[in-house]
Amino acid sequence: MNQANSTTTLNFINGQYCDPISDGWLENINPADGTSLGKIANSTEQDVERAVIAAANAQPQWSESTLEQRSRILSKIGDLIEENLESLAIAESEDSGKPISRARTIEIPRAASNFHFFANAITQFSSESHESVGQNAINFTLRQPLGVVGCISPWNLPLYLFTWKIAPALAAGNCVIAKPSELTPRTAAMLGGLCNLAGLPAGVLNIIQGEGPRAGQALLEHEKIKAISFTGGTATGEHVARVVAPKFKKLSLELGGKNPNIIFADCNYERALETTIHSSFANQGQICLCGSRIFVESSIYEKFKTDLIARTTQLTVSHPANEETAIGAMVSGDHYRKVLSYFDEIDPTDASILCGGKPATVEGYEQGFYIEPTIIEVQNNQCRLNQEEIFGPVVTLMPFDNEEDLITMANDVKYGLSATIWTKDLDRTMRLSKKIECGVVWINTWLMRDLRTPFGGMKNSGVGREGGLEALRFFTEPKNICIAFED
Ligand code: TXE
Repeated sequence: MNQANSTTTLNFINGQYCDPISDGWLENINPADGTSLGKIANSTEQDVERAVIAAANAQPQWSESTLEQRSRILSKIGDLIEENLESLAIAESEDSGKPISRARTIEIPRAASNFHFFANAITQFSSESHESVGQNAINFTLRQPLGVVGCISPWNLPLYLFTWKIAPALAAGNCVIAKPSELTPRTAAMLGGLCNLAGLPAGVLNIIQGEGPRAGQALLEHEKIKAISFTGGTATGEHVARVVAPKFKKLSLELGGKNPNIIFADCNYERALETTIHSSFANQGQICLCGSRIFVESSIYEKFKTDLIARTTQLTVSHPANEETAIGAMVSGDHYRKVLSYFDEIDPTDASILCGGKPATVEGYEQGFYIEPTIIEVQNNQCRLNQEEIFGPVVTLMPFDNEEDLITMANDVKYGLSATIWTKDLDRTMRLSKKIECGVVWINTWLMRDLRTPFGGMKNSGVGREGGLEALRFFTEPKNICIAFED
């Protein structure tokens, strides 16, 4: 079955595409025009059970494969993603509404590099040893695969985040049951066929499609799944933690953000302005790292505001398949309505819309879910617009007078994922970086990623870190072995 050309998105279990046992299906809606892209398997615990059996059978052989064997297969999967870039980019853009140019140039290449990176990283992964000096003993740590692990990923960066979890899990010798979002299922399904072509043994990666509370929940509850790596909304993350904790599974949570984008008067103004357009509106603002709260030093506030509005209103909101589209469609009707609801509920004493703030009409695609890029000037950091993750093409703007006030506002939010700081003052970058409560700080840049670095958030943005050796540590169990020797 070639999932690239199919309108039916199936599960991928034990190296084969298969229907859901219950014969339950969902409809896959193209958010750019409201039409149906076909149907999606809506799996139940029966399908998860089938996948767990396949994974458990494949586990002994996979965990005993040499690092070179794993590395070669993972690298080949990365190559095949590159070779199939165009069909993957089209499916990704159709499922999610993201501009095709973004899928083609950023996200699908990044999915390939996730495999290439972990194909290399596993060959460099080593563990510690500790000589107990004077006690005639040496300790060393084995890093053993966990067994069968579960990976649950969201719809905003579908294949990119799906592979960000799967690649390290496989590299570390685990077998995987992975569930993409039911809103963006097709690139994940296509990955199954590519894994077969790359020679990944049957059962090592199993892909379960369907709704979170049904297929995802079955993953959380299955006794044989030893770890859950989850990326999604904070409310769902809270639920995941509650279900998984009493089962003592290892858990990694990468959740929402409400990140400050801080602009000082001494910054490289043009770069700060240009990058702020991206950090505000890339992927229609549906990235957990978007700088959705913009704080600008008072002395340049009015100028920055005028220039930001001018650039924002030039952005092309259009069908995602158009090459010139900067802002495509929101992922779904539900999410579109959720984002729009924030505009209806604005309290004029708190905030005023500077541009956007309404649906965008794209001629010929009136049933699509488009929103104008929106800037809202807010009076205080306590308002709902500055406290809740809107996850749309919406940013707020506020002046600040001094570092102390700024740090208070930056931290006065329940999230703690990332921060961006624009300044040429090195001392200030260090002072602020140490004080802002978040997992990632970008200075004079945004979303520049090096896959070796730890990635994740504090507070309600998550628990644990992904990326580089952190991911390989998460997907392995450290076991200390103490050997005594005689003189
Ligand atoms: O995501 P969910 P939703 C934020 C963003 C957005 C909000 C809600 O603010 O508006 O979350 O988005 C699976 N057991 N982010 O509701 O539900 C689900 O099927 C197991 C930030 O669409 O978190 C999907 O595969 N799994 C975020 C995955 O969880 C369950 C990216 C994420 O979906 C489940 C996306 C359950 N009971 C949204 N319920 C980020 N951090 O980047 C759902 N799922």
